[in-house]
Amino acid sequence: MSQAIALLHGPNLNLLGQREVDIYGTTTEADLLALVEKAGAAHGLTIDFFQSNHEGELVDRVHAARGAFAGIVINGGALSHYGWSLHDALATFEGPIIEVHLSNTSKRESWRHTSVLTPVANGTIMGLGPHGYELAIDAIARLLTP
Ligand code: CA2
Repeated sequence: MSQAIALLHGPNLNLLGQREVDIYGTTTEADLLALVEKAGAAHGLTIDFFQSNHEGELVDRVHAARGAFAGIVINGGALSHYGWSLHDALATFEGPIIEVHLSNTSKRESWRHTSVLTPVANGTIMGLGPHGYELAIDAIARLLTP
């Protein structure tokens, strides 16, 4: 039976491919979703995508994911650096969580160096652009394998 994975995107990621292409590249969010769906299909995983510019909506989505999704892949955008309510919501999720960042946040401004989501994720992938999302799906599939 196929399992479903929640792919969550935080603030401003809806603008991917349209602005700041020097940092985030030309891949749009729709391109990214197609890539992730393909990576998921290879493991028999379906993808449920949700993007919001509002922390509370992401918190609600994580609550809804409990018992409904086998795992979560999340790029929290800038909320990664200060979104403690998102941290607390993710801490209640029982399945594997992989955090992804397109850019290598450690090479950027100091306020991006810490992610408050990292302690509640099984692992974090950063700096590999869209490929990081494919690796995240592979990691979730591995973590779900008994
Ligand atoms: O590298 C990443 O994936 C980030 O999570 C992206 C976030 C940023 O705040 C994190 O520090 C690192 C921001 C995404 C904003 O994306 C934009 C894309 C195009 C135009 C403007 C913003």
